[in-house]
Amino acid sequence: MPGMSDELRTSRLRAVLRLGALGALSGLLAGYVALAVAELVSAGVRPEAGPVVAVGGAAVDRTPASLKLWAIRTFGTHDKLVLQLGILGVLGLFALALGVLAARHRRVGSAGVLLFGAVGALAATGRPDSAGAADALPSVVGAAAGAALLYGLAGRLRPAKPAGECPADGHAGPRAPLAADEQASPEDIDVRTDVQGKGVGDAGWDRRGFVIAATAAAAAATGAGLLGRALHGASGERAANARDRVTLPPPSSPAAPVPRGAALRVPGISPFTTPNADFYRVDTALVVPKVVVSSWSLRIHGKGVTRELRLSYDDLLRMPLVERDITLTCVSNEVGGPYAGNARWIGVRLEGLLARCGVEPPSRGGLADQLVARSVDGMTLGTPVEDVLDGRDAMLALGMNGEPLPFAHGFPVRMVVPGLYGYVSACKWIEDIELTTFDAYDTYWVKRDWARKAPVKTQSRIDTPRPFARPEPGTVVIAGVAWAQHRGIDKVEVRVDDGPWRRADLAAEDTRDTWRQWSLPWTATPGSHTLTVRATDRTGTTQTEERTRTIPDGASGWHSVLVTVG
Ligand SMILES: Nc1nc2c(c(=O)[nH]1)N[C@H]1C(S)=C(S)[C@@H](COP(=O)(O)O)O[C@H]1N2
Ligand SMILES: [Mo]
Repeated sequence: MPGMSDELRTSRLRAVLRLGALGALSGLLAGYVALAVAELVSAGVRPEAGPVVAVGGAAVDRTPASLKLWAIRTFGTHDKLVLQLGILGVLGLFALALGVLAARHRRVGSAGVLLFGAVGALAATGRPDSAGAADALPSVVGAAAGAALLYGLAGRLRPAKPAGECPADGHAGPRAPLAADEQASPEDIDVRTDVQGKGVGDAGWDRRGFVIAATAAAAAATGAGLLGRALHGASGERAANARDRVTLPPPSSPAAPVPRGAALRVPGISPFTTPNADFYRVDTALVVPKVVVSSWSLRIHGKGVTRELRLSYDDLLRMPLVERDITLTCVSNEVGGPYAGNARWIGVRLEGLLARCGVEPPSRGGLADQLVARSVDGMTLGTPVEDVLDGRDAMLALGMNGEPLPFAHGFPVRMVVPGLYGYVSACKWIEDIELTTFDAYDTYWVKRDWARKAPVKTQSRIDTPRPFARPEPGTVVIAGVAWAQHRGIDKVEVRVDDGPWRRADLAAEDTRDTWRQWSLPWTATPGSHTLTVRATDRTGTTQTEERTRTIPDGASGWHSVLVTVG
């Protein structure tokens, strides 16, 4: 500006910067308060209703399959953490921007915070598992608190009213709202500074009021957030205690012991039975559902059901239990990927339960060809009724490797169906089974372009040597696992570079529903070598070399590993 003194220019610049920086700080603080209050309120509603979880869940629901696969590939099972950190990061940036905006236009800035609350509320109430309007509360109350704080803080940043209408010192006590509000400009500040002749930079804003309000808000929010955390923890603990009190009765149909010889003693090979702690986890739940078992029940109803059932956990415990080894695999598993595991499940066979309800398979004239399982978190999975009733050990599993299901794997009850990918069979935290048709209803993943029906594809994986390993020349044991659930593995072959296929030694078979270990000693010669594996299932079909993507019905292709000997 012409005619402005250097001193004035500097003071104006300083005022602008101060306004920006304090605005940004106010915005961040408002965001923090909003989230902390939401955390506390969600403890009274349910953890899934918190804004970050809700927006994250909504994002997961709407993410295109390709991006989801990329996230799974890139972050593996950390994908959920990365997503939530990403949301927090974006929220932080917006809070900062809204704060800067609020410093000039405090109504607009505060309204912006409310808008974010609305987004959170929409996300929470729009999720498939939404418990209704109450789910909006955490976002709404949190945003209201954040907006009010931002409004108040921004008010402390602006100049007081012209002299005479405000405390003479300009930065003490509560101030009346400004009449010609909403436009605090550096000009105002400068004018005021000039008029009052106060020290540059200090005048024109209620420093003391700001510091007090900001500190009090930060402290209160931290208290609210911690209390919210504690309450969430307490409800999780209640569920955990209830789980601890569960004793699974011995199965009336126990599994035969795993044959000696089913587990090879080769370092680096996947253990035959996957310990629960190492079992892969794939689901859309940002917060693992912690079901309190006493308030849980499972309903079976729908087309062709002549007698509806509602079962409590104790009802299931009183039924005859079977124990079976079944290998579970995920359709999102890339060739050679980690999303496969084998466990010893204890549960109630579905066949008997469905028979009690009068359900017949389509091949015997049954009306329903799809069993839709719904979980407490709103997930839906669709399984062919024919498969469930064809004699295989499709079950409602209660136990996994000798203990009640871990929460992450579906406590209290999940489905397991040998031979089908998890997304069309293995519903965790199940609470509803509806008999319907494939024509009438598309489940969660089917709506997202995955196949309606997805039997597991025959696959084999080299566990050792690892990719890019550098073994010494001499004997190297190549080993891994192969699976073709419910068909069984009959042959595994290994090829070094472009050499002939050689039959690997197969470990003893447990059942045709489990994977099978294999190994082959190889005399390694110096240089780089590509090791490739392929399996043949009991129908005589060798897995195809043709590589396909995981979507829509599972990856195909041969796994190979590059190693450098020497
Ligand atoms: N409720 C619920 N059940 C679910 C899923 C889910 O997202 N939500 N994912 C399915 C998928 S894709 C797989 S592969 C298996 C994985 O089970 P796990 O996490 O116990 O290994 O669970 C299935 N059951
Ligand atoms: Mo899956």
